[in-house]
Amino acid sequence: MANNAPSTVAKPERAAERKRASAAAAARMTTAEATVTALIAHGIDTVYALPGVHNDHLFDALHKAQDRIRTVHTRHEQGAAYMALGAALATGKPQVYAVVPGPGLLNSATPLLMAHSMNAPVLALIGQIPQAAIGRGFGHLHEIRDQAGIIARLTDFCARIRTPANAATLVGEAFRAMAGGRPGPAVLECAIDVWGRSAPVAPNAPPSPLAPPPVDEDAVAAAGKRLAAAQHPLIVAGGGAQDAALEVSELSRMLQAPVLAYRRGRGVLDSRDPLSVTLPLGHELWREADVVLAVGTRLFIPLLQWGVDEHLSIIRVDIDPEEHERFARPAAALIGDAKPILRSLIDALGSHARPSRRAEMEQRQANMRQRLGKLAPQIGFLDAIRAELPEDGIFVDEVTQIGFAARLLFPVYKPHTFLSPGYQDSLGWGFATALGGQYARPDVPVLSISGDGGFLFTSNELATAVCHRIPLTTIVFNDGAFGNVRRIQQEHYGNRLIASDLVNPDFVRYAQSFGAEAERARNPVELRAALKRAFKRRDVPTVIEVPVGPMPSPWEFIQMPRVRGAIETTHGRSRGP
Ligand SMILES: Cc1ncc(C[n+]2csc(CCOP(=O)(O)OP(=O)(O)O)c2C)c(N)n1
Ligand SMILES: [Mg+2]
Repeated sequence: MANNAPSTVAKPERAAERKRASAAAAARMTTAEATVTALIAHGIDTVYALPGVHNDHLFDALHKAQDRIRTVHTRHEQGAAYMALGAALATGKPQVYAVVPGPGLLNSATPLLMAHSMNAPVLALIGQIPQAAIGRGFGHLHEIRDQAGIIARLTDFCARIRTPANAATLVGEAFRAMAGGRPGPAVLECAIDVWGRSAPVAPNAPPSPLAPPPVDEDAVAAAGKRLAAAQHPLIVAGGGAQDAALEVSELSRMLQAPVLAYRRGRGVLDSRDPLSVTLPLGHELWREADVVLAVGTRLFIPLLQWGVDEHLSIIRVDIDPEEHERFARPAAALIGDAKPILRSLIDALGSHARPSRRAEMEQRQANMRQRLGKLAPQIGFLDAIRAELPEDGIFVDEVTQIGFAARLLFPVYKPHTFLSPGYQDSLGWGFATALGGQYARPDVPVLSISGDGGFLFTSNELATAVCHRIPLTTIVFNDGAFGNVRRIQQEHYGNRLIASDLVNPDFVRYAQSFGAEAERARNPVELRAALKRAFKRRDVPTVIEVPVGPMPSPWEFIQMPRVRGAIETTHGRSRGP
């Protein structure tokens, strides 16, 4: 319209005209409706949630917008937040959960903590007591002292919505915060008496995402020279490399550099490539390396456990400027998004090529497989899983014997298909997280593995799985114990067993009582057949119980000795393992 305005119209008149037009376009909305409208504008199609009086207006707004946004209600706030986390990890896109204040927030605190430590874009909508009463200690329903202060310890972004117009702006800011720089969770609070207030809200286009930081081409060129001159280059890939898998693979091929990945970095380089290694072979290669390219990883294990010396130079790629020097100063710090930085690095290396290391690496992989053969019971089950889980199927790891082994030797073929809990390693995260992953990715099978200990942390969400027809497949490896704890007590504490034996339900009947499909598989062959059946079901969850005995310890392959000189960290000299 403005383009057609006669050029003779004076500026103030045009401004008044625009104001009138936008007032006419502004619809009267409640704060809750404005929030839901803004979520939809940011591409959100699901809210994982558990209701309560503080958020009644929000749920009413969700009801009115049902054709554009789905509400998946869970049986515990922990489940809602884990589902949002799983959906974020499985899709790489922001996800939302909504809960009441105080107990609701605290019940969701562990997944929120994990979203922070895993850089996952999870937006939490948390209720609040009446606006005017906040901070006054009256003892309102669900009141908690300094809720915003508690949240500020868990996430980098927290704001309180105060008006309908403010809702759209703050939703926009929260999405920017989740995506900009190091990704992570964000929280929006809203008071019980603010959700329902209404006012005209002008349509608000989502703010454009922050421009990625520019690539420092000089630093990249210098890093390229260093890598080109390296005799024994090694790439270490972390969770921050998942979206740069193509570039990591290309660099690995050019440099014939092995790619070490553990947990969050698995799948960046296809496990079928002999240059793709996990911890134990990575430990050998770290000892030999002269230049390491670390992409989106804290390098926690190599730097703190394996050590560095003056013969090793480290080039770090990380979007978080603080990460580069946390443990020790690297030879080069490339700050920014891994994908464009690695693309520039590939360009800087030009036609660099090296003789193939295929034969050498195949031999080393074969030797390592022989050593890892000690974990035969775990390998048998993992082989059965790999044989049935399609290439793009998603494996959700847990803090259990099969999980520890999977981190070391489960073949992962594609990025974002191995979801592992990161440094929190919070027992019981798996089932509800996988449920969210499966809900958000109905196009691929998602497999959750749990021990009998971890499964009961969130197995109540079987009700959610049945209610929302989520076809997740779950394997429960039942050894009647917190097996990891029990083995440590046996091996290191003179077999003085305490608090590690478990009394379990019959997991098959338990799952069936929720309306899930369930069966028992006693060995890898039976497991394979059960998985084949499970992956065919697309509207009901399946639980497969696998009774197991004690399993051999994986720890010699995870906690390995120092292989390079003592390291000066920014926090003083680190201790040996
Ligand atoms: C939140 C949390 N609490 C406690 C632990 C400590 N922990 C690590 S493994 C484990 C036992 C796991 O038992 P189970 O799930 O049955 O797996 P298993 O070792 O028997 O295979 C415990 C209690 C943890 N990692 N996270
Ligand atoms: Mg167990």
